[in-house]
Amino acid sequence: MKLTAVPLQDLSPESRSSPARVTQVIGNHQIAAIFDDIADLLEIEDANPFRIRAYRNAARTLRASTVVVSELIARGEPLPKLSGIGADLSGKIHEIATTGDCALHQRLRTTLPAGLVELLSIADLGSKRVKHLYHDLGIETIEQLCQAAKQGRIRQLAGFGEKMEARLLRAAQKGIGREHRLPLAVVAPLAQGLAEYLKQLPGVASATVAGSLRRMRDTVGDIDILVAAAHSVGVVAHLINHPDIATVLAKGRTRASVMLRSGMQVDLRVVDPAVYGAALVYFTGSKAHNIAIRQRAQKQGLKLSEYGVFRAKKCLASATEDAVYHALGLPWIVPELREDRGEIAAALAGCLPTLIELGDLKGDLHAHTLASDGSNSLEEMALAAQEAGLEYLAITEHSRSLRIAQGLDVDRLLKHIDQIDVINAGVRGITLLKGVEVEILEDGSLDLPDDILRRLDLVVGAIHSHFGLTLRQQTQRLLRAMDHRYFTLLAHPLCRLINEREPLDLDLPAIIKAARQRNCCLELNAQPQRMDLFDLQCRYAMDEGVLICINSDAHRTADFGYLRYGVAQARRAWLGKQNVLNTRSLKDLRTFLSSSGG
Ligand code: DGT
Ligand code: CA
Ligand code: CA
Repeated sequence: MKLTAVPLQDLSPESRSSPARVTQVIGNHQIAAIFDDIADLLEIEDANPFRIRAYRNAARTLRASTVVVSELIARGEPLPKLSGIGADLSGKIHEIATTGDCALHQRLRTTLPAGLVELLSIADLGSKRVKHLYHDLGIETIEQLCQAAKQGRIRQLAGFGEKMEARLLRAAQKGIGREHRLPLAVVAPLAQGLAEYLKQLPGVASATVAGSLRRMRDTVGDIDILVAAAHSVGVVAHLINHPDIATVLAKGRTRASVMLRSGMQVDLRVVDPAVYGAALVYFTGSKAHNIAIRQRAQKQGLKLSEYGVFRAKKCLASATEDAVYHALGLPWIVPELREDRGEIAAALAGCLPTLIELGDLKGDLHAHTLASDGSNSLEEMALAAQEAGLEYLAITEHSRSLRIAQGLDVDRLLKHIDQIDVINAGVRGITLLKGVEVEILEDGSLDLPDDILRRLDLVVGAIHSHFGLTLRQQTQRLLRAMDHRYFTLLAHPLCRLINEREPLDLDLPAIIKAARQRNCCLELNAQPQRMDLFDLQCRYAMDEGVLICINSDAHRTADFGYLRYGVAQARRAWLGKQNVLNTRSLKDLRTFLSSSGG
């Protein structure tokens, strides 16, 4: 029921008029999300219920389908027969797969008041309720919703009531002033592309992505790019000429702010190569880190600015970051640590951690194939994992209760295990482990019987339902699941989806303590919308002696590329290789699994 962000890809008129061009492969779930948006908006428009249902059914079919429709379209192959998807919806799928959106969706988004889209993002407000608020009370924005709730007008609508009114008011107040941030993995390739583009301009010495992107924060508010060039004028013009730029918000000789077609802002700063280091420290941030190192400079009788480190008027350092930190009596600090979370004290004491690197990962313990809701076969996933430099990969399909993802029952899981043996016998250089992503049911019991779980190498447990339990209930549910003797790893513990679902209400310290006592691991799930656990929580878990496992939760071969973002988040959590389970060799991993799995 939640609206998706406008897809981040080329929506220029040129690309829309050449339907054969697929700018990037769009997953079924992205097309499904647009169909769900369309259904929501049609509902608000009071369209024919059959038409609305057709879009909802099509979204469900797409999510459950094992073929990636946009890949077929890219190859010019016909779509297979999908239940409930006739000629009209097929046409829409083609349109979305080739252009990133469809005219109907855009028409609905532009003809209905823009605020309704935001209203739909409020918890408890589905399209039916938004329709009533809009038609019966004329509510179009979050502000109007707050006002009506305060005046007690919402409780008078059929099906709302006093409790709902209070809940809506709380949710709406949270929604006001909310920042628009996108997942790191969505923005990083765009930003990198822009930096490469700027580097091509003659006279540009370097172009670097700075800000939260360089610190690899899980979400990004805007893109900051720093360019070193002796002559700044051409750089701003070159950026403005880039085809992805929709509007120029501000421009000067050495700076510009522009809006990309995707709705993301870019701040460009051009500096002289002589002050590049100081500017890079400043624009990398974080603001809190900048303030802390500036205070340190002041204590030493120095002044730190984006132009360098100064004693009176004399510049001591400015050309490189290394020189700037050294002038302050500090070693260079990696961007991921620059959050004023103790990194300066650690640097002064000479005890900055040796952080995990992507190359330290030896395996991935969470992945899906065509057998549940993945898009590739066992063999394809095995080869892709090997290609990504891994030595082992745990196949962890969903279990039977998660029907939307074609969860496996006992028979299918047993057959799948046999298939894994076949692949292991045939493919060299990578070992597939037998696992499952078993549903943690509402009462904390697991979705499959013990005698099946016992046969597996590892049991990954996860929640995909009943997100709204109270803190106490939710915590008890997880503790009970972790009590299970075969339980190995808690997947995406907080179940948040960036811009879509808030993290669970949980007593995380209790979960972390239980994980230590039971020798369970906690996952750092690297799917772009998840990035779960968060950095500070991983750090807390590490401090409490709990191992973290960085997993891609791959649903397709390309998803192993997300591991680098998981590793980045682990670095932000100060984790070293020793704190991460899947840096261990297969032999050492097996030792751990046999000790933790009962
Ligand atoms: P974001 O864009 O919200 O994801 O986060 P950032 O960290 O990229 O923030 P942004 O784009 O507003 O600013 C980029 C960097 O510029 C920031 O990390 C540190 C620096 N900066 C911005 N404003 C200030 C400020 O008021 N004081 C100091 N010391 N530094 C600032
Ligand atoms: Ca930024
Ligand atoms: Ca900025």
